[in-house]
Amino acid sequence: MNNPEVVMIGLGYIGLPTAALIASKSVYVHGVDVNPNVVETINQGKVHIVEPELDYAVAKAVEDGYLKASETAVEASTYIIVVPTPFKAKNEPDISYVEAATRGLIQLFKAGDLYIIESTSPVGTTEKMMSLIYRERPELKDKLHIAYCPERVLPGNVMYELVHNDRVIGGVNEASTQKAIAFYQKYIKGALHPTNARTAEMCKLVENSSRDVQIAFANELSLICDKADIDVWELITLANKHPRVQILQPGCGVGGHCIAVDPYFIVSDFPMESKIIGAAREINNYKSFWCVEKIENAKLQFELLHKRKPKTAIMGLAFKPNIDDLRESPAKYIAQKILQNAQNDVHFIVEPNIESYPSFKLTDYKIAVEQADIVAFLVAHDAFKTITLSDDKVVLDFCGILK
Ligand code: SAJ
Repeated sequence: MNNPEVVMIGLGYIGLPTAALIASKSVYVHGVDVNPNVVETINQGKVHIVEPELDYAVAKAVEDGYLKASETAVEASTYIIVVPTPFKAKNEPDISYVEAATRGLIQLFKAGDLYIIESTSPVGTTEKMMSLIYRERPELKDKLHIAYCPERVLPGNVMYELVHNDRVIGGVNEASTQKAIAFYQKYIKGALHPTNARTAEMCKLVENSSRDVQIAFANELSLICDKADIDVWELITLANKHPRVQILQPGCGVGGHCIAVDPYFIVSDFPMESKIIGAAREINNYKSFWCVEKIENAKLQFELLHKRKPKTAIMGLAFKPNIDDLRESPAKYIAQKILQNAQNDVHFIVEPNIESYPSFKLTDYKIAVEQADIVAFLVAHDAFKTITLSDDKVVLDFCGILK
């Protein structure tokens, strides 16, 4: 492989598709990952991630010689950081991976290089990394281009959205913003919106917080309607007939690795100001706890009425409909809680999008529904939409599948 033009640090859900996209334009990309299995898999032209069209894109990029993976970085002219930013205790963001990735590049930088962070990061991270770099390499001060450019792709549609979504690009100065825009222009058809690094960092956090707040509103309505004996699904459909109202759907909580996580990046840095954002997190977390209580109550009532323990079907484990991703899934949390509280009663755990899971014995959804006394729908999977339920079943519909 020729000298790479781009070094991509982090070959996960975003880094690998982005690396494959850049390589598809006949640009040499050197991908770096700390996991040797990931490196080996990619160098064989295979992928470790389930994402439509990614396997083909990576296979082609590797076969054509434009993408190569390694555990260490090499010299290039553009460096992109796409590593995770997890949490420490108390929901505080942990930028140590971004910092470690940056430290690994410091000795490779030369004047004129472009350094971009794409990882979801607390406000001020890009400036912090700039200070770190210039502390170690003072002779490069103001000679690098440094920018933050978040992605906003939807899992399951990454290869399309990477190219077609608009992007927000914020440099630490105007020259950096322009250099980063010129870079992304080669690969992205969506509009590229210039701003500064802090605004770009906040923009990513705000997008996901906004959705979290809107879902919390729907979830709060579902709690109110339950007490008021009103069908929340009908209510929302009717309210949405207003030309300027667009309420989202309640569910059994909010999951995934973005919306349930990113708002904490704001709350932990601005605890006094971010009241609605913090409350939304609490409401959406509480909704899962409330679903557990509802299922437990239904079980108790059944036992009192029928003088025997019910069989309960828990329908869905994924964090949203029609996917096999269980990360941060409220449905998985609910299933775990129900099983923890269970004595000897029978539970059927159902997830039609996965074949097996270590901590659950999965049951086919048709068998579960036929044999259960209580059927609790947690995730609105398409597979559940054709189910017919006999009148003797106790049905708890937390995701509006029956509406
Ligand atoms: N949910 C509801 N009610 C709704 C919509 C969603 O309860 O009306 C729940 C889902 O069931 C799920 C959670 O919200 O548990 C999140 O699902 P999602 O489809 O809203 O979002 P993600 O996590 O798959 O992807 C989000 C997207 N962000 C926004 O829509 C603002 C995506 O564009 C981001 O790129 C991604 O987060 C990310 O990586 O940040």
